[in-house]
Amino acid sequence: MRIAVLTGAGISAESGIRTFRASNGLWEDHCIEDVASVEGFMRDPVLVHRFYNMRRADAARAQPNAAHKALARLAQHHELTLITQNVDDLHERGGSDDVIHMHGSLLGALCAECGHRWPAPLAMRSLDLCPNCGKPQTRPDIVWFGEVPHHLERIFNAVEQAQLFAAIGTSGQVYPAAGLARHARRAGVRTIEMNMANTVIGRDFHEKRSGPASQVVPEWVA
Ligand code: BJW
Repeated sequence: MRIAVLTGAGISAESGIRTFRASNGLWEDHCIEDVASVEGFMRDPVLVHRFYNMRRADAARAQPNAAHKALARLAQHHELTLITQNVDDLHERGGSDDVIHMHGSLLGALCAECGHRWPAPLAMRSLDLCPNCGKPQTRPDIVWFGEVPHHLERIFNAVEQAQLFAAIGTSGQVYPAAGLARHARRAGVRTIEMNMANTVIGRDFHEKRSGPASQVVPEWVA
């Protein structure tokens, strides 16, 4: 079967990585515009680097959980397109190949001057020189608000050609990712949501499985 899966912060929550919009989430401690926009980065690059350096260190300490591993098993038996909004590498470390990181990656550095990409150091600073153009304009390779997410054509094609679309651990509040379930359903694709809570996009799904990802995803894959 052709399956497209979209994951969000909730799939990594049980690995100890904080989600964004929970009451103890990442946005509790930080103003979104300050740390996740180009304007915020231009205003205070030191704050933004501190935020992502902390996130990179947290992600390096975290381990993939049963949900990440179950999706790697799913790919052994089906034609799976795995799309994640997450910037950690827990899907890869859980055994998945060819993960589409639509919001970028904590493991990447990006030159704001020439667009060159290279592996991120554990602690990144904007004064780090770009290996391509030599300018001190280094930023995290993250898709911030107002920037266009990566691989959109591939993502929309995979979603509309799938026979099943699953969204796991995402609140459905950030577009265009939040529109994928509705897009799938309109294309005649069966849709299923896995989440611990109700979401604002709940009506876009034919089926809902409630509970922590580490339980519901392995049960679904089995
Ligand atoms: C569990 C669990 C467990 C917990 N088990 N479940 C008005 C209308 C429509 C759009 C816009 C608008 N105004 C502005 C926009 C556009 C904007 C947007 O959507 N804003 C909204 C806030 C309204 N979007 C953009 O700017 C995007 N770009 C764009 O639109 O470009 C224009 C364009 C698009 C297409 C074509 C052409 C042009 C870019 C968005 C970039 C998002 N970046 C961030 C931060 C950077 C990454 C980082 O720092 O990590 O990405 S925002 C943040 O939210 C992060 C996430 O990937 C993203 C989604 O969050 P997610 O994953 O859903 O996490 P939470 O915390 O919200 O939810 C967790 C869920 O898990 C909850 O439901 C829990 O219940 C659940 N859960 N534990 C199962 N154990």
